[in-house]
Amino acid sequence: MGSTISLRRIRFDKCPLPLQASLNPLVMTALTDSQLSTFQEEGYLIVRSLFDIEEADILRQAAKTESAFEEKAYNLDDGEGGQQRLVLWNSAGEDLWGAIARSNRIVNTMEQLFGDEVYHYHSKMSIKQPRTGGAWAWHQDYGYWYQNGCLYPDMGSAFIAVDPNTKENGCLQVLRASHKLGRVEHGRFGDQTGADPERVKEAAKVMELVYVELDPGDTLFFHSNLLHRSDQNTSDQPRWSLICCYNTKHNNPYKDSHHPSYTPLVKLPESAIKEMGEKLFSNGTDFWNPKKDPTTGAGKKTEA
Ligand SMILES: O=C(O)CCC(=O)C(=O)O
Repeated sequence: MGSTISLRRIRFDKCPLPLQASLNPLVMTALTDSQLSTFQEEGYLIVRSLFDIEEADILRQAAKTESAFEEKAYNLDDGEGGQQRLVLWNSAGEDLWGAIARSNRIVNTMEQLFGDEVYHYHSKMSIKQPRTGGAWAWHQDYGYWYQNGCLYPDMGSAFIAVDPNTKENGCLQVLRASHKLGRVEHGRFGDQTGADPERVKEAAKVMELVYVELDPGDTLFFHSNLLHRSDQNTSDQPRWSLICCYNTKHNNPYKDSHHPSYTPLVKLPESAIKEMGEKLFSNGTDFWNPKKDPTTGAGKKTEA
């Protein structure tokens, strides 16, 4: 049975000033014990309005005017007539996208959730256009990241709603607490690429299916072993989501891959997003080219 959940907001802006001032940004503790244990128990945490209305507007307008999201997008065929569009880049640079990926509010939260310094692993814009937007099969991100030489699943993503993400336009679905399964086998099963469908079917009998409906600016933090998927977008509304992914310092990959090894991340204060305004990608951003990606087939849906 599906449900939509809502957890208490983290109010960074309501944090008393003396407390903010006394905290080193690297060790800032903004999550409550209950939020931390929610993440540990359920594998995810939803923070409503992590980005305020003005920031969410900046994000949405920038996303829709950023030419790279047109020019650099790859169409991933879902095998059921839909097309998922994905733009992926490794660097968190001096632009709006970098300001979001390096924002204290995301990075400090990740560091608290994973108990270590984190670095930017990559970011991506997941685009589901109205009526044609494709589905994603059940998978764990660590199902793929494992192949990049990361020993531990101590990795996670911040999934930020650019448009409203609803059941109708194909919001993310998760199996609550499925991160506790550990890494499930991933590969090609019949016509599907993703997590072993037999395991997923059994997991779905004992774990709750949650539709993660989000308003613009709401953010879902989730563990790399959390099983997730999404439906096609059969509605008239677009469903764009920005996903910033992080690895922990202690999990520095033992071999090179198409995503970076540990590179210290320079965090930015909360004001940076508004200051950066609609500063779009700088020249030289390293967009993902699936044709040059050794761990995935060109354009096949094997990348997360
Ligand atoms: O955007 C979605 O619905 C899912 C995206 C996803 O799972 C991924 O990029 O790994």
